[in-house]
Amino acid sequence: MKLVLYDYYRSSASYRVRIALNLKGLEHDRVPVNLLEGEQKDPAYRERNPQGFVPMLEAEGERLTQSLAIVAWLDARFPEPPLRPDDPHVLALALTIAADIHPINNLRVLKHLARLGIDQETRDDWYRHWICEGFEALEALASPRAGRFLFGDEVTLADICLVPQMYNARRFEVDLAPYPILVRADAAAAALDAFAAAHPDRVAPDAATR
Ligand SMILES: N[C@@H](CCC(=O)N[C@@H](CS)C(=O)NCC(=O)O)C(=O)O
Repeated sequence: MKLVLYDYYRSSASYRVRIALNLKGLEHDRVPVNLLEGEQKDPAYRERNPQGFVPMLEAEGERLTQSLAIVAWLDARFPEPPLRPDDPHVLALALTIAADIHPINNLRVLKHLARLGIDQETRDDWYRHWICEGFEALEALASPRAGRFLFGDEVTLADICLVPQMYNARRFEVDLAPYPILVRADAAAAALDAFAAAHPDRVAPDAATR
């Protein structure tokens, strides 16, 4: 089956789907959409995905959008290893990141803050604030069921969302010491080949020449 992923190397929603594809052992082609150059707004791309976001996955004649929906589809179509998107606890952890932290720190939100005259330092403060508030909640939510990973001892959708968000947190120099469960799960997941191969540094356009 041919799978084509439209993505951007630093997009954390795309990073989630790259991890899921790797965990399922699925070969796929990647089509880069350069968000900084505004390629997501090109009419040709909008025709494919009217929302103008990455990721988008073309599979079996379908165009799938929204990273969590894509991971849920992959999990239903390729059940091993199970990523448990239908477990309410796993989904709650994933949504704490994907619905409550990530959208308000998205590129288009940061660009709009800049248009409103908000300076870089304040925008960075905004970014860190929402990560810290979200991580504090996530640490507490994960605590009763965390094991080696965020939910138990097997990788789930929750870790697929966590690792890209931790990458963003480090880029913005967030102090991660208050979140030991998140740090432990991130380290365990990041050590797996499927996660490592999806890392932005590994898939950056110039990665091969580094
Ligand atoms: N809820 C969507 C969010 C997708 C999303 O926010 N993608 C970002 C990159 S991480 C994007 O394409 N942004 C384009 C823009 O801000 O103009 C998902 O999970 O797929």
